[in-house]
Amino acid sequence: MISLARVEMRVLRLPLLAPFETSFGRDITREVIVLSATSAEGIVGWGECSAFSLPNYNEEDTATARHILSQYIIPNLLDNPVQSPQDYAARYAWIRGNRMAKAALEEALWDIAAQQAGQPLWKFLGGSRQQIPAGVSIGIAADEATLVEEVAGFIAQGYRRIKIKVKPGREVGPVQAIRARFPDIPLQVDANSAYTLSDEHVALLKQLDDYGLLLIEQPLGEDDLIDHAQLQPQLRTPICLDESLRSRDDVRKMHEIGAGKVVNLKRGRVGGLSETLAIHAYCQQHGIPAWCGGMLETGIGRAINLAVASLPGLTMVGDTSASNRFYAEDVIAAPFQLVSSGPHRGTISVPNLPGIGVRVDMRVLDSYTVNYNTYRPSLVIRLGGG
Ligand code: OSB
Ligand code: MG
Repeated sequence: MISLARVEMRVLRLPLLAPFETSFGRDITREVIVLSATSAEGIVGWGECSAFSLPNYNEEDTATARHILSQYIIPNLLDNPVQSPQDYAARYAWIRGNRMAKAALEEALWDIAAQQAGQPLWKFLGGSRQQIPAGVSIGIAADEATLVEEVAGFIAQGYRRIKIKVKPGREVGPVQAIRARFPDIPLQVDANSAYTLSDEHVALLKQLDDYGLLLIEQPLGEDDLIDHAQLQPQLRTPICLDESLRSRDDVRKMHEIGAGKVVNLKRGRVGGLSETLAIHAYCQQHGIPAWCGGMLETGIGRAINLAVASLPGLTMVGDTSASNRFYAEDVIAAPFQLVSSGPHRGTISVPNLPGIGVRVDMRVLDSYTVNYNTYRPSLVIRLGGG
């Protein structure tokens, strides 16, 4: 059972090392909500909300997530203990959508539950490996020469798979330029919904078939499966869905209608680790390749992503990069690094201490905090319960 004595919600603003450009915008700062929940016995669990400051990846943003958490979830949870993280997921299933908000507190409960069981999160979730091959996601670059240099830099660091962001007219050239220098590196592209089924767009996507890409991620509408099912048969390259997959049921529909062949698994986008495990089980059952996506996480969310990436069904390299991919300074005491030599070169070690397994550096955390709230059980309940 998990009974909470306190929940703290912080909004952080972290400067990105370099601007990150996708088909939907250009970011220089990561605004992110971090939660900590303290159990009655004094165990602290951490969670991180995937939502961005703007609703441009999906419909959530940091303000809507704070609203859902502070209005509907935190006060209720403080006054009513849960049996398990899965019990939490079931209790707040009545809240439609708002999956990233719900996921953030659920993962703090997973952290507590894993610590109660004395296990690292990766083991508690059913993970099967401790060295995670690192992949990197590269934003839309100023020009092709700059992009190729960026790719070369990440390969030199040991990254095992490259993903580049694309948008209409900025795909064939960049992919061709990378392939000219690196004919064999595992390479994939992510369009973040920038394409349509227009003849012009489909022709561009078809040209990508010539470059041996692992996959094309989310070419069409963020809320669409039907159009993707129209597109997939026209391409040899597998379509991987990201934005469109919000639940196990979405993954089932993708599979049944042929809207895509690969799953990008993001714990926040699907509403938490319980749903993540359900999707993982479905993918394993149906032989669907999957990998762990990223949302510019701090070390807290990054630790949880690594635990997800250790699941046996996550058969492809994910957007699981080191702390210094996006940030000069991480909020955890020991930032994530790539192993630089030996057989594990280009992998990241999954934390092996109980729970998410990282120590948050409170001084650093405070230095990036722009908003802070503490929540406690209501006095009435406390008096009533003796
Ligand atoms: O679509 O996967 C995405 C970053 C911001 C928003 C959406 C996406 C991304 C990334 C980077 O590709 C993932 C990461 O490395 O954290
Ligand atoms: Mg994506």
